[in-house]
Amino acid sequence: MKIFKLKYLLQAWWLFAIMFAIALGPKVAYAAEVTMGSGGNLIFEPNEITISAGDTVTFKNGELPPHNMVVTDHPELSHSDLAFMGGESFEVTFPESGDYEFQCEPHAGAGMKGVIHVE
Ligand SMILES: [Cu+2]
Repeated sequence: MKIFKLKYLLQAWWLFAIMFAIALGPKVAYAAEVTMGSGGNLIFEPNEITISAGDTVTFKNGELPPHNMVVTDHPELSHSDLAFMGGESFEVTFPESGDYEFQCEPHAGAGMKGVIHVE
């Protein structure tokens, strides 16, 4: 009975260690995730975020694709290729501080815009 309990405890410890490693690992690089087309609306969700210089933002397709993400005056930060598939995602790293306004080209007229503050 005692051996059985010890085995259980070790398994629980390993599970905790693995979960801890998973939780800590990706957080270093990926600061935020923005959903493109959320809740059946042509919006970025969230449409305003604050990150640190060097952080990476993941843009993930939600609903009503296709979407893209074009940063005003910053073609090097833009992802003009349209994402057509549900759940499709791309990542953009912002190396320098500043305020970056961005929009989805097909849906900018509908107000699909946002801003990223890089500190
Ligand atoms: Cu869009």
